[in-house]
Amino acid sequence: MALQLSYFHVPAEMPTDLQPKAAVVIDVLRATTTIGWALKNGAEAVQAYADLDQLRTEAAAWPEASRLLLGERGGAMLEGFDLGNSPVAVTSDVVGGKRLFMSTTNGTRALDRARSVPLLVTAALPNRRAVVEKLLTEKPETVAIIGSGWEGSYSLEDSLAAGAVGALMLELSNGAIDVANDEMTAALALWSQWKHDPEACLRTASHGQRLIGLGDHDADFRCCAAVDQLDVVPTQHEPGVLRLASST
Ligand code: 3SL
Repeated sequence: MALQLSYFHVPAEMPTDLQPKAAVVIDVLRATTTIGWALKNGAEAVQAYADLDQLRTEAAAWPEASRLLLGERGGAMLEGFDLGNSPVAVTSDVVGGKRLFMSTTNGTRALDRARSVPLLVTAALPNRRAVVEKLLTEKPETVAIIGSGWEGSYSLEDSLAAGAVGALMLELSNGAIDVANDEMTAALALWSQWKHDPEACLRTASHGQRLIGLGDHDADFRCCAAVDQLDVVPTQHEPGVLRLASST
């Protein structure tokens, strides 16, 4: 049977009775781009939280020398945290060997909502090919791509990346994929429209405009728009904890 591929703009749109075998959470600007680069650069794990009090309590129980607190609200770094949510800040000298306790406005909330799915991975434009190769190797019957959106609403850049993932899956699978909802069809059309200049799409998006309004994020935009540059698949190993899995 062909793999059923659906896309949901925000976690709340996923029907409660769907129970996919695999979920791909996307927050292009910027949480899942940052998670991918942090793990590539040697972070021991990323532990994702929707709730800041829970994050602070659990981080406090971790050895201070091997933890970092990372996160934002509304794009701005949280008080008392070590890092914001920039994918270019999670360099190997900063995150190597560290557990990252992370909370962001939308991305880590989306991860929290999907934590019961048996195979849970994160995708962004840089690790799109690695994620697709893993899905085609694992062959789950149903895959839900879940956008993080912005505070419950649609976001353009997550749909762009959902279309990028879907387009490569269709290309590499020899017709063994069924596009299972209209949202996925629309995401494929969006990718087709912007695939030659994804950075322009990211800058056009309302959250792109929000980041531009907060200051110079040129390096972040370049990093988040760099398609297929990152060979890692952040994968949930225990609830809320993401580590590396190879793409094959
Ligand atoms: O919404 C989120 O989870 C963040 O990625 C937003 S930001 O790009 O860090 O502002």
